[in-house]
Amino acid sequence: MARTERTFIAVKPDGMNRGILGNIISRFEAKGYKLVGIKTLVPSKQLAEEHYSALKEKPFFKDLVDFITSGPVCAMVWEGEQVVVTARKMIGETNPLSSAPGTIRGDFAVDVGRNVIHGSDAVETAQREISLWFEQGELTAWEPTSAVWIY
Ligand code: RTP
Repeated sequence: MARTERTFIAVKPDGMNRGILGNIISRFEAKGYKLVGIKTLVPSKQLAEEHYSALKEKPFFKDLVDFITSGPVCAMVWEGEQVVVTARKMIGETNPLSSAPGTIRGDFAVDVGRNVIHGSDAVETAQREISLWFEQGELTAWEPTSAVWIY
């Protein structure tokens, strides 16, 4: 299938504590994407710093790492056509106040430091993040046995 790819999605501790994980998963399922990996964890400082290594010179880096390690994260891998760029559209802008209603951040967040969800920003980034958060054996390649008109 053309342009089938995978992206890394993480529901951050604010999203987990507010109980909106199911709503977020439903949006990706309803869109037509396929869940191929999922787990909950409290990320270690080492994992958080590696994940956000591109931002280590930013003034908010310490707060960002403190926040993402402060509670549970749901790490997921979603698969489908152009899922990387489409997930970013579904998520909205980094600042929730700039995010349109109908996007995840537009519907659920107001604070840039508590913006509920992360999604990879490019196919290469997704590959790096998936291998950082998941072992190969934790991912499941599967084909739907019904609704073949989607995939
Ligand atoms: P993410 O990586 O979490 O998906 O977010 P993003 O691509 O939309 O934004 P990025 O620039 O990668 O920033 C990562 C996270 O850092 C927090 N942030 N705080 N205080 C600030 O000005 C500021 N800017 C960014 C946000 O929580 C953002 O999601």
